Amino acid sequence: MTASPSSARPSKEDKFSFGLWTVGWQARDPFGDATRPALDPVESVHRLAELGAYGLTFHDDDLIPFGSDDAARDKQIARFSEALAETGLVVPMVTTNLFTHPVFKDGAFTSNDRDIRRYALRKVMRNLDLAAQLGAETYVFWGGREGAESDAAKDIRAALDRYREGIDLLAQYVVDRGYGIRFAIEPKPNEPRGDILLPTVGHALAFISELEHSEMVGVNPEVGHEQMAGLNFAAGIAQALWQGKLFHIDLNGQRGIKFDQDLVFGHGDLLNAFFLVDLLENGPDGGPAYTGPRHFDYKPARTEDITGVWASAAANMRTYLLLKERAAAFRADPDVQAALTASRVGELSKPTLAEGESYADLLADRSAYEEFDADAAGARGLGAVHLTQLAVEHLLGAR
Ligand code: GLT
Ligand code: MN
Ligand code: MN
Repeated sequence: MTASPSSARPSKEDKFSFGLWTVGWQARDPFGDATRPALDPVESVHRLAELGAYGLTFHDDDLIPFGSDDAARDKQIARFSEALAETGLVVPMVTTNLFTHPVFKDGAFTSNDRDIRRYALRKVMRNLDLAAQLGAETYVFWGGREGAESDAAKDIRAALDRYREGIDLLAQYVVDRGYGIRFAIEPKPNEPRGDILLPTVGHALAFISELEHSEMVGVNPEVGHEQMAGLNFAAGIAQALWQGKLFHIDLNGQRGIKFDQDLVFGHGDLLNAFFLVDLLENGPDGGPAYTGPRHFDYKPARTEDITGVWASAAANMRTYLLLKERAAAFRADPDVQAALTASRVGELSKPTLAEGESYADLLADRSAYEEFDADAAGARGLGAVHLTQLAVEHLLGAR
């Protein structure tokens, strides 16, 4: 049976969101000038709402140009809020630009300069007030400049102390103000710094466990960032879920270990994207394992004009919905169910010791060791290739 073309269309229930900096990227890169004109955030609100998105996110400076006076700031917030009210779009997440201005060239919370660290904290606190005002539930920390090119010029242990001090202080500020906001740290291995602190999901999770308010801090992993480190994104997300720390997610595409490509979701490792959507949408109890925003953090290719910008925004959402359909078909296929059983995938959910069994009982169980036929068990095939091929066939619409 061949799958028929899908009529899947995004709607607000799908919880798709975009950063203002994504569709608004003018495509300036280290080698070339902008290829597109600036986009008014109000226009982005209207276009994304028409395309079926539910949310918009931003850095302070995406909405209010750096250095704006209070009157210009208030005016821009009012225009933006009006567009949100007209379209019903929400702001689920807000973040801070702590990387563009030269003041942050050696980091923000971890700059060697103490006065710069103090300035960075004030910049975040001011924007946290705006995030709360707009009803954001998540505040992202992407520390792109928190790192170094030189092993001599950065004391990493002191930098981690300062990173923790910064996040602890900001968490306390949120608690004291009664803002219903949680923090999500976004890892990235490198770019723009040669090496960035908290380079992967694993590093970020370990750091979070050292925080004073660790319960209100999770991760915001980005597909491409983990893949830049050669890691399996879906597997990293599974661990974040397992630890109850998947507070937000940045979906995009990346083709291997190279510069951060920020391609459209699925336009990189499509098979891993399939397993990611399957993981997010088909949780252990049948419902989704993650209910937060499906946030696209991509860059419309530099080759595209404004028509291509909106086509690429739509492509992210459509690809997600297609993968969701394909994952549901995969799960519903009796051949897949049989292959899962043959591979003993479900058996892994069964605890290794029986209820009430102790290690003494295990020691007394001759069938577990003395009589266990390790050679026979070692000869059993897993059937993983067959199972993966079934996934590929569903992905290709061949089943
Ligand atoms: C920047 C970065 C993204 C982060 C954004 C949040 S900004 O564009 O490349 O991955 O998610 O600060
Ligand atoms: Mn990226
Ligand atoms: Mn991101």
